[in-house]
Amino acid sequence: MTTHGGKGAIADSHPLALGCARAGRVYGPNPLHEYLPMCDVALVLGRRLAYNQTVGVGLGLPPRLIHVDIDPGVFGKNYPPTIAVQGDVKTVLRQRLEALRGKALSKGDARLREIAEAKAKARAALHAAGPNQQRTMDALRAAIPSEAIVVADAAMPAYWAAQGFPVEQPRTYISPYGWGSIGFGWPASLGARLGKPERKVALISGNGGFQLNLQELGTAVQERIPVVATVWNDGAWGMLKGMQRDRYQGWYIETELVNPDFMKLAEA
Ligand SMILES: Cc1ncc(C[n+]2csc(CCOP(=O)(O)OP(=O)(O)O)c2C)c(N)n1
Ligand SMILES: [Mg+2]
Repeated sequence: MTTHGGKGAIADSHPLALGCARAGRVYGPNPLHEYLPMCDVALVLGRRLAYNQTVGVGLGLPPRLIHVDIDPGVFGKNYPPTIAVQGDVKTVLRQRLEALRGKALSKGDARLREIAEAKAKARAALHAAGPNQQRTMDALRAAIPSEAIVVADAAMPAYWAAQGFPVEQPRTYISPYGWGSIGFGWPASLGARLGKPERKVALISGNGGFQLNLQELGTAVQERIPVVATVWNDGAWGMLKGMQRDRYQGWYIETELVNPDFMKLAEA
């Protein structure tokens, strides 16, 4: 499993890849979380196990935890590790690979079947929870080549993409993981295209987040940076409106947004 920020570290289509572990109080549970407590051991690589993505959303881990991170400050914050390894993940994994070389390791068909089943179940749950969202994600994935770079702003569609948009290649999915700043997406897309001019770049942004850096449309034209922006317009600060719906009985304050005419803006 990857985090939202780690998407692409392993191809989602790999038979040993379960998908993204992201879940949240606003956008719902992640069916893949049911799989984790059934495992014998979790090997956590370079992940802080931060509160709002783990204990905060009821993530259960297997009874044994091996936690590898370069920052010893993350160990035991939310889950006591059975073994803590301080080190760079790349080095630690290379050492492990060396230690395992020549050892007879079972490929375990049963495990592969289990993973395929858990993935199919999670996919069905996504389609049931948001048929429209998931259909749109599928259409986007079909249209965007796997080597293209997708930038996801911190909006509801981007959080949907965490689970619903499979990624096949490393460094082809960028999200403002951690602080989750809205407005990051559009300028980051332009930067991605400048950094990798041979790659196509597409943005997934909300209507609110896009307006935080709308002026960079001028930069894109001036510097001739071709990036496709998809702006998901729900006429709201949707994530916050969702919180007001779920936690404050629909007491909506300042979460509805009047937008510019995005189509006319694109034409201009
Ligand atoms: C810089 C910054 N300001 C405020 C927030 C809090 N915030 C999180 S999601 C959100 C709403 C985003 O609205 P929009 O871009 O339209 O996406 P939607 O949630 O509607 O899909 C806000 C204001 C934030 N994450 N970052
Ligand atoms: Mg919105």
